[in-house]
Amino acid sequence: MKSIVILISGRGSNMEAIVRACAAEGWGARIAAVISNRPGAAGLAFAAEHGIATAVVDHKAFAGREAFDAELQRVIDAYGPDLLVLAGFMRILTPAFTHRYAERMLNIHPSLLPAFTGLHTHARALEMGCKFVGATVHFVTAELDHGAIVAQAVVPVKAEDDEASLSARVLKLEHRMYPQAVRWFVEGRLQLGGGLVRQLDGVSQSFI
Ligand code: NHR
Ligand code: GAR
Repeated sequence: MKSIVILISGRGSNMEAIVRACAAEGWGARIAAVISNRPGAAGLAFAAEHGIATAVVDHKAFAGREAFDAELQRVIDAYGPDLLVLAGFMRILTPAFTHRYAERMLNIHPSLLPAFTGLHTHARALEMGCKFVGATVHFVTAELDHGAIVAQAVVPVKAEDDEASLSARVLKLEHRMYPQAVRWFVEGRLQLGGGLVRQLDGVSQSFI
């Protein structure tokens, strides 16, 4: 049985989609813990209601990123995860941390990388007049939003869209794509090489 630890900062709807898919599809994996850097994160209640261990490591209680990441690592490692999943986790991680979980840490970013790394991606895409936007699942490296791409989802932008309508359209696809990508990882169906990720069954890594 593979062990998965999920990091969140807020709502946790992607975490919820992963928890539900893992149970419904009977993955050979369990969600060992859900950890938040924000004490009030809504996703913590969902996890607890589903019998999943929860923890809070509040970044505000630490003097710097190194100290926060060290404590986060200590709490994570108690669950011996095979995979660490960032699901709406909002703190930039130090190189020591990303190195420790290299090739076994995934993130979902709400843009078609390499476009719009960082924050406020939908607002920036609307400002640029983009006609398509999307989301990307990638391995996490020290360089923000630059790790190897596992899967991407694309959605059209409508003339009347605002940040809320656009992020809702993208989120629907995130909820399909992220559980699938996590399942591929836990079942050993992803191969990393030369900075690229291959799905070993030849299944499409694009979602529309
Ligand atoms: N850390 C590393 N090293 N590499 C990545 O690819 C990471 C990462 C940490 C988080 C998620 C990410 C995203 O998908 C992620 C990828 C937070 C920020 C940010 O600027 C940027 C990107 C992402 C998450 N955070 C502010 C900070 O100072 C705080 C913002 C807040 O608390 O609301 O850490 O977009
Ligand atoms: C998702 O859209 C995710 O792609 C994005 O935040 C939302 C989290 O929603 N992630 C980031 O912006 C990471 N910086 P959720 O908490 O309901 O999963």
